Amino acid sequence: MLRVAAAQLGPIAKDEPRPAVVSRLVALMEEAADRGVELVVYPELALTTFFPRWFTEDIAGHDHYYETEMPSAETQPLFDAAKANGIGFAIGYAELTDEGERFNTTILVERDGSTVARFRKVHIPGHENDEPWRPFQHLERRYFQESDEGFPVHRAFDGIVGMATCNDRRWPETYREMGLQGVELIMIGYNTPIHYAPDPGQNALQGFHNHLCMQAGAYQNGTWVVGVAKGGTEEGVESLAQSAIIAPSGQIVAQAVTTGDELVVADCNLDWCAQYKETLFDFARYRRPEVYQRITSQKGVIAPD
Ligand code: CDV
Repeated sequence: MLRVAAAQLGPIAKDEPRPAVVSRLVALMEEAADRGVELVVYPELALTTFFPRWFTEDIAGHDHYYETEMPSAETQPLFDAAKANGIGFAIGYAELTDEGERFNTTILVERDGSTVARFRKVHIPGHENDEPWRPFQHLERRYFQESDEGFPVHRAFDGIVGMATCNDRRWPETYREMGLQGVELIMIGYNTPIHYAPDPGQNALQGFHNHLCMQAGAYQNGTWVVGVAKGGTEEGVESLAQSAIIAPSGQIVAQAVTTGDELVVADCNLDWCAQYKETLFDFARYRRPEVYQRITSQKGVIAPD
């Protein structure tokens, strides 16, 4: 049994200093310790405001939102608090590499303080160029590149665990890639504005779509899913909260009730995964990869003549 917490965050202001944000993260970590949690999952871009909502002509104009090392002097207190309490954690942040590459990254740190894994977001949504017609922009495709590293899983926390980031959760391939490696717990941080400028008709469905895709991914792959929001109204943009911990049955076992900083805790029995992995979703017995060829050989839709 693994006691897991989704450490939902409320808004992070544009001018909120890193140490103030880290203090909020540490406060959630301390609460997790009090509640016997072993693994804390923080959201996507958990150290800063969601800066891709603003256009800068020079991409370097947003460099101060990126981390060039992890831990840094400013983030070290989080690592210290985790190690002191014997708690592991996953946290999302903007990564700027020595080679000048920019990724939307999440790292996983074990209970002994060792960094176990790094995941870089695969599906980068939004747009590359200035689109001032939008009430706010979603320039992730300007500020992050797509990762080619895919969806590895890791033996950690006495199970098999993996990560994905925000938009990745909407794609069934994300879960199946990890499902085929026996994943038992998937950690997903997200920043999801309620207003979707390309089709505002979807606004009212944001909460439904969020849970729909994560619950389906959990059930169809017999895995726990921990979905963690940065919610609330950040710099005038309202974002979805509704962080949730989902069982391999697809059922939500714990859910946030606020749109701010909140710890959502559940006991995740990783052995439950076998009930689905060895029955309805016994991949080795029932999958038919020979008739799924389009999934990896074709990108867009090719309709019949
Ligand atoms: N941060 C994200 O990836 N947000 C997207 C929005 C743009 C749709 C999401 O899938 O929630």
